[in-house]
Amino acid sequence: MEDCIFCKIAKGEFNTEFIYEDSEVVVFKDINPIAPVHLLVVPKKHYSSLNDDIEPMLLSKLLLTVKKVTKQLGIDEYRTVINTGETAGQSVFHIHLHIVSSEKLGPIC
Ligand code: DGP
Repeated sequence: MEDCIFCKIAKGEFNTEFIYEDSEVVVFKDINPIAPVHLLVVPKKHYSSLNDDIEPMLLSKLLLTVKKVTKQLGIDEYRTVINTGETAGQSVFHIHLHIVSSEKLGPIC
C-alpha cells in the first residue's frame, strides 16, 4: 500500500535493520521501545488490522515467527501484543505483533 509506513519499511525503503526477514515477514525494533526488547513482527503483505480477512497460514506464520525470533535471540519470557483499532491503541494500520521483554538482547542486536 502506497502510503503505509510498514509497507515501506518491509520493502527496505528506509534501510531499517531487520532482526529477521524471510519471503513473508520482517522483524525490526520498535522506534519507541517500552522495554529493553521491543520488536515488531510485520508481514510484507498489507493488511490493516487483525479484523481484515487474513489467510490463516499467514496468521500462523506471524506467531511462528515470534517463536523463531525469540528462540534465536535467547529470550524465554516476553509479551506478545496485537493492538486492533484506534481505541485499543493501534497507531499503524498495517497488522503487526509486538514482542516486548524485560530481558536484554545479546550482541547480535
Ligand atoms: P501500534 O500502536 O500497536 O499500532 O504500534 C505501532 C508501533 O510502531 C509503535 O510502537 C511505534 C512503531 N513505529 C511507528 N513508526 C515506526 C517506524 O517508522 N519505525 C519503527 N521502527 N517503528 C515505528
